[in-house]
Amino acid sequence: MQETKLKIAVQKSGRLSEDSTSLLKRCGVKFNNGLGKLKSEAENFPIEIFFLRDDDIPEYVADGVADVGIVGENVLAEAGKAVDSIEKLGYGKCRLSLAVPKNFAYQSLKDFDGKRVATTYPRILSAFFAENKVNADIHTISGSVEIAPSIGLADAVCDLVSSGSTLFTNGLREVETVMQSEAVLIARKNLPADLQVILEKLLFRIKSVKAAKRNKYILLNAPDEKLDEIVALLPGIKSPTVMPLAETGWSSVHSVINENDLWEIVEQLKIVGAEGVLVLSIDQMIQ
Ligand code: PRT
Ligand code: ZN
Repeated sequence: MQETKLKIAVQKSGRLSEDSTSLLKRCGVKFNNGLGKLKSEAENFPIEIFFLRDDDIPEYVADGVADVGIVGENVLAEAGKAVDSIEKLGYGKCRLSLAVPKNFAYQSLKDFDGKRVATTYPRILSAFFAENKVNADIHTISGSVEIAPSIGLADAVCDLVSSGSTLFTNGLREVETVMQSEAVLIARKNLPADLQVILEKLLFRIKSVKAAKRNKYILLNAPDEKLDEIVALLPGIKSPTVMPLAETGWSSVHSVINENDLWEIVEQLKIVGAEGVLVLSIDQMIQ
């Protein structure tokens, strides 16, 4: 009998491709994603990976051609397909924003009344305008939205932004955020129980990789008389590990800390007397 496999759709080439394949690899899934491949079977985990255009992923998942997929929340919302959002993945972060030419004296959303707004996201934008009672004229175009105002095609744009430099170089100013977005794991509705089991396993690994990314492993040497103060600064999963060093009067302290608190804590540790501080990345954090 053929082994049951979970079919997962990821972007073939684009902004989410590398992060999506490296996430699967960090989850211990071995596969070949060589150039031009459309499909790949993992060697050591019951999944089959499809490499697709991101815009097609919500529909493939909704139709059951793929069981799960990784796609930007922006693409998911625009597609309007009935699928389940399972887990935000923390990469591919951007926002869908409204932007106007620099000389547009913008004050509020009401300024879009009667204006032509170019976008590749008509569904999301019309819902946003309806919610905010704005009567604008949405022009759906398929790409290069940022040049629409300069060629007289529109008065404003609604487009994805990350650094903002594309808007800036095109003489546009971001004025409203329509939605925040990041890559998300989606699944088709009513996933059969045997595939649900595989999805749960994959999800457990994804969560471990995400937790590991947020945390750092820290090791340091502490003079014994300062141990209490140093241990108090370090949270750890339960509590820090403390081991005596060969040199009497000193201990080695190990702990896991949140990346956001790293520098703050390291500075305090140094003040209290910690030496030889090492900070390491964590591959997986199983909780
Ligand atoms: O070929 P395929 O259809 O699969 O890919 P695509 O060309 O439609 O999508 P792609 O690869 O460009 O983006 C895939 C997903 O990445 C998007 O759907 C978003 O979820 C996410 N993402 C994150 C972004 C950006 N950041 C981003 N900056 N998608 C597009 N951009 C654009 C932005 O619109 C601007 O034109 O990149 C340009 C540079 O952005 P700035 O603000 O840094 O200048
Ligand atoms: Zn696309």
